Amino acid sequence: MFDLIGDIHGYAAELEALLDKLGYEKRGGIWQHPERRVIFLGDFVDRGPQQFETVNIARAMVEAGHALAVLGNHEFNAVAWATPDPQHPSEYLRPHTAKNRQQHQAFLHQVGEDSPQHRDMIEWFKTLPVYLELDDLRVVHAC
Ligand SMILES: [Mn+2]
Repeated sequence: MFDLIGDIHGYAAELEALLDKLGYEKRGGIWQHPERRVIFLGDFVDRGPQQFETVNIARAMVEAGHALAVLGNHEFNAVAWATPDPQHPSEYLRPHTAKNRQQHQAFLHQVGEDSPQHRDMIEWFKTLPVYLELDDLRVVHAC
């Protein structure tokens, strides 16, 4: 059985409260349930105060097999922000305009723009599928 959780947007404390309410327990640093798994619907980042922690909670669950996850538009934007445009090497796939920076500022500030943990997080975002097609369920972030 799956529990579907979307649009956490950096609210790690609220995510942990929700997992606790759903019967998950944190063991060895990883939230888990003996019979259930989470499907994260994307948008882990932007807006909230604990974006780094939010990604790490979800990532640990995914890597340990306690959750699945799809890419949200905010992770897509984060990847594009951090990826040079191969056609125009001085630019990025998501233009570094004031408006785009404003949308992404809390993330960049919390993670540390161009830091090793920022680059590592971007690499993890790139592994996330755009959709999941399971036996009885299809999952996509609608944006
Ligand atoms: Mn969202």
